[in-house]
Amino acid sequence: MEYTKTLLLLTFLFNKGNTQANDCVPRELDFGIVCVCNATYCDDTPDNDPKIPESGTVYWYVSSKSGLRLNLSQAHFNSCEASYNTPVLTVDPSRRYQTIFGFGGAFTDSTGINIKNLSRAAQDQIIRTYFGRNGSRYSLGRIPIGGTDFSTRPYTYDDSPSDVLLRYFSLAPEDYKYKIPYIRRAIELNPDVRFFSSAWSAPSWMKTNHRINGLLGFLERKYYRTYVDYLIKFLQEYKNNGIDIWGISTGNEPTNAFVPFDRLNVMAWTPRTVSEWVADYAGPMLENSEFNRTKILLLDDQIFELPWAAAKVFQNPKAKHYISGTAVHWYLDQFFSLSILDDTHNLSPDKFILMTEACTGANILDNPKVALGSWERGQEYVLSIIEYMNHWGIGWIDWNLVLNRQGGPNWIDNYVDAPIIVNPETDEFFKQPMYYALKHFSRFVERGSVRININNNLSNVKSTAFVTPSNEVVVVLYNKSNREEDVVLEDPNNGPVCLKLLPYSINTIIYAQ
Ligand SMILES: *[C@@H]1O[C@H](CO)[C@@H](O)[C@H](O)[C@H]1NC(C)=O
Ligand SMILES: *[C@@H]1O[C@H](CO)[C@@H](O)[C@H](O)[C@H]1NC(C)=O
Ligand SMILES: *[C@@H]1O[C@H](CO)[C@@H](O)[C@H](O)[C@H]1NC(C)=O
Ligand SMILES: *[C@@H]1O[C@H](CO)[C@@H](O)[C@H](O)[C@H]1NC(C)=O
Ligand SMILES: *[C@@H]1O[C@H](CO)[C@@H](O)[C@H](O)[C@H]1NC(C)=O
Ligand SMILES: *[C@@H]1O[C@H](CO)[C@@H](O)[C@H](O)[C@H]1NC(C)=O
Ligand SMILES: CC(=O)N[C@H]1CO[C@H](CO)[C@@H](O)[C@@H]1O
Repeated sequence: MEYTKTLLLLTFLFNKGNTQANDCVPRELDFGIVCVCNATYCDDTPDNDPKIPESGTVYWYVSSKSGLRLNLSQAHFNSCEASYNTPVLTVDPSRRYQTIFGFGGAFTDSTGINIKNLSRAAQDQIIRTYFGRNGSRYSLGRIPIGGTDFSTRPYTYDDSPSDVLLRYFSLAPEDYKYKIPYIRRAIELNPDVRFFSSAWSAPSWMKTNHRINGLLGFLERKYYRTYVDYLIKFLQEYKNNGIDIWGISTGNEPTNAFVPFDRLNVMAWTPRTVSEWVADYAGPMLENSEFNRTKILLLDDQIFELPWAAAKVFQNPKAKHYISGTAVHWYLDQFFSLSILDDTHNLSPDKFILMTEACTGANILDNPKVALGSWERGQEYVLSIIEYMNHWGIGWIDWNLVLNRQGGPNWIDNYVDAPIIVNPETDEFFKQPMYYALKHFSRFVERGSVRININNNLSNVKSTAFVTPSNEVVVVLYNKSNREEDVVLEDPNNGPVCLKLLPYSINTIIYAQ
C-alpha cells in the first residue's frame, strides 16, 4: 500500500503532463463559449511527457459544453468498481476496418481573404492552430480549382471564349493572394499534408449552357479532352508553385445542376457521362502524364446518390479501374442512413470513401449563419465524424477553414459558419466548438491509424476507436445528453477503466496497447 502511494507520488512529481499547454482564453458570445486567439496567444495541445501513457494509464482529453477544451487528465485501468448496471464499452483491437487518411479543411478564396485581414503574426497563429504539431495536426486540405461561391466573383482559369488550345489559361490573382501563400505555410508545418482538388465548373464556353452556373450545364462532348488538359494545367501550375495535388474529384456537387434557380457555380454529370469521361479521357490522359499518381475521386456530392451512382459508374470496367474512391458531402445526411456507405463500400471494398465537405449554417432555416460559440454545431461535427468513421470513411474534410462574422465573403450570399471566425477590428480570431470537435480526432488519430471495433449501441454515448501506427488505442466518446454518467471502457489486454462522462462532452481516450 505504502509502496503504491510512493509510486503514485513519484508518478505525479515526474509526470510533467500537459503543464506547458496554453489554455483556452474563453469568451462568452451570443451562442456559447469561443476561445480567443491573437497575434501573441493561442491555446494549444503540446505532446505529453511521456508521449505514450505508461502501461495501466490512460490520457483523457475532455471538451464540454460547460467550457472545457481538451482538458487533460489521467485515469487508470483496474482501479474502479463499477456497479453491475454501468454500461460497458468494449474495445476489440483484433477486429480491424479501414485505414485512416486524415482530417482537414478547405483553402477557399474566402478563407485566404479572411486570414489576410489579420496581422502577419495572427495569420501564422491560424495556420499553426490548424496544421501545427501543437495544434490540430491537420493532414488534409481541399483546394478548389478556380472559384467557388466562396469567392468574390465567378471565374475559372480560362474565361477567354472558345480558347480551345487553352492559350490564355492562367491561375487567378486569387491563387497567388489568397491560396498559395497559406497552403505553403501549412506544408512547412506538416510536410505530409495531402491536397484534394475539385472544380466547381469548367469554363462556361466548354459547357452546353454557356454559363458557369444554372440548369443542366453539361460538359460539351467535343471538349472532353480539352477539359482534362485544363485540369492537368492546373496540376502543373500548382506543382510549379510547390504544391503537389494528391487527388482530384470529377467535380463539385454535379446534382446542383438539376436544381432550378440555384446560383452556385456548377457543372452537370450523369453516372453515364462521367463514367465515359473518366474511362476514355481523364483516366488515360492522367495516366500518360507526369501526374500519373493523381487519384480520381467520384461524386463529390451528397450521399443519397449512393450506392446506385457508384454502381452505375463501376459497370464501366475502365471507369472503375481509374477511380480510387468516392467523395461524399454531409448536407443531406439527416434524411438518410449512413448504411448507404456500407453498401457503397461493399460494391468494391478496394475503393475508399472520403467525406470532402461539411459545414453548419447552410440550411435555409439556420439563422444566424454564424452562431458564435454554438456547442450544438460542434456536436453536429463530432456525431458526424463518429458516424463516418463507423461507416468506412477514411477521413473528414471541413469546408472553409476561416470565415468572417457574416459567414463570407460569398458572391451569391450563400453564407455559412466555420470553426474559425476572424475579428479583424481587434486582430483576433475565435475558435468555435466545431474546431475542437475536429481536433479531438485530427490531433490524435494520425494517418495510418486503423479503425477497430467498439460497441456503439448505447443511446446516449456514441463511440468509435482506432489503433495508431505506434500501437496506441484512441477511443472517442460523445455523451449526447445533459447528465453526467459513468461508463466502463473495457480493453481485452488492459482491463476496465471507469469514466464519468460530463454532460455534452467529447472525450478522447488514449492508452498503450
Ligand atoms: C493576446 O491575448 C493574450 C491572452 O489573452 C493577452 O494577454 C494579450 O494582451 C493579447 N494581446 C493583445 C494585443 O490584445
Ligand atoms: C509545442 O509546445 C511546446 C510546449 O509549450 C513547445 O516547447 C514546443 O516548441 C511547441 N512546438 C511547436 C512545434 O510549436
Ligand atoms: C481538468 O484536468 C485536470 C488535470 O489536468 C483535472 O484536475 C480537472 O479535474 C479536469 N477538469 C475537469 C472538469 O474534468
Ligand atoms: C509516372 O510518371 C513519372 C514521372 O513523369 C514516371 O517516371 C513514371 O515512370 C510514370 N509511371 C508510370 C506507371 O507510368
Ligand atoms: C477586413 O477587415 C475590415 C476591418 O478591419 C472590414 O471592414 C472588412 O470588411 C474586412 N474584410 C472582409 C472581407 O471581411
Ligand atoms: C451492446 O453491445 C455489446 C457488445 O457488442 C453487447 O454485449 C451488449 O449486449 C449490447 N447492448 C445492447 C443494449 O444491445
Ligand atoms: C454514459 C451515458 O450515457 N451518460 C449519460 C449522458 O447524459 C445523459 C443525460 O440524460 C445520460 O442519460 C447518459 O446516461
